[in-house]
Amino acid sequence: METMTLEKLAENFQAKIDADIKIEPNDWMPDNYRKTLIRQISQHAHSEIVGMLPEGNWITRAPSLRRKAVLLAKVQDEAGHGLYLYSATETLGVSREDTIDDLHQGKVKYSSIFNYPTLTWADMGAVGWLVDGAAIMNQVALCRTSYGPYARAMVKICKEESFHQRQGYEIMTNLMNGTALQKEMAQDALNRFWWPALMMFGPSDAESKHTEQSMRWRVKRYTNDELRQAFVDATVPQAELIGLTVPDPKLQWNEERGHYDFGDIDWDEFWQVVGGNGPCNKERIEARVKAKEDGAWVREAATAFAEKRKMRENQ
Ligand code: BYC
Repeated sequence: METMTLEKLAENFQAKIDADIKIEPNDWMPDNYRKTLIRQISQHAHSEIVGMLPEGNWITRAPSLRRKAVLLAKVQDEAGHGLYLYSATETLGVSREDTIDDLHQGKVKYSSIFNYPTLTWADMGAVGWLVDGAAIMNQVALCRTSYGPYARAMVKICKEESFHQRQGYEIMTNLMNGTALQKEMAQDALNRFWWPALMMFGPSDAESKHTEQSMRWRVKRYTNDELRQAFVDATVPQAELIGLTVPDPKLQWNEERGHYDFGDIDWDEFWQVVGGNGPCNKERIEARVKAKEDGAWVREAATAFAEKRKMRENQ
């Protein structure tokens, strides 16, 4: 009897997904759908928060007041994205504290890209242009993901990512209109960030363990390789327009496919970085743990105030 009921529930659930009706927090959902969302949305939230670190590193060294204001706004936006996404995770029945503790204990993943260092000001251009550019490609699709709170968070996030991408491309464009040294800095930043940006889309479709099920549930609307290809197609002409060379000797427009062909991604490097052995993994987690410890007094003060107010209200 119970099996029948579960079957029926599962059937209704899939019918809703197939009809593009959003799943909301109080709706019945299969355990694995819930688990998949908790995994993906919390990884996404952690990426936004850890993603503040490589750019936060340059706020005090921005070359002008305008650049500083823009970068500051961008980094603050990332904090906001993290908060919307932690809230979306909470709607699935997990606590924010536990989710963050999992990150600090190294139990969960966040985007590989944030384990690379930002060595020069040009990296602020490359990160905005390429990393946020890749993020938009992935996240515009997620505005139509099947889980309501995640899809709605994505709409606002995408608007902000679009500003982030443009400010990055503007930095690159200015550098490419500058001195020989500035051009060299921009090219060097592209050389270092191009391949890690392609890796952001995740393993190839043949290697991706979650894609098939996530596509069936419409959590993902496109596969990793489809989005990676769309990113390459959109970004190569932008590089060419400002005189940058994409560091890939195999990159070539394929008339027949209507897409760029590109070289092989170093998947060993990707898995090393995802596994905790990238250039900055240790430093990133240490920075997050320290931020939590340093902020303990703020949380204590806030809670004390809330408790005092409650006592006063009860008097
Ligand atoms: N890095 O089966 P797959 C931003 C993991 S932040 C690390 O294809 P799925 C921004 C994957 O989790 C951008 N791990 O998985 C912020 C899985 O491991 P588990 C973040 C990766 O979920 C500040 C395993 O590899 N965006 O925009 O179907 C400044 C197998 O992969 C990565 C999001 O998080 C990676 N790159 O597809 C600027 C978007 N790729 O969990 C910008 C939301 C894969 O089984 N997430 N893995 O242990 C997604 O769209 C999907 O989760 C992914 C992966 C496409 C990333």
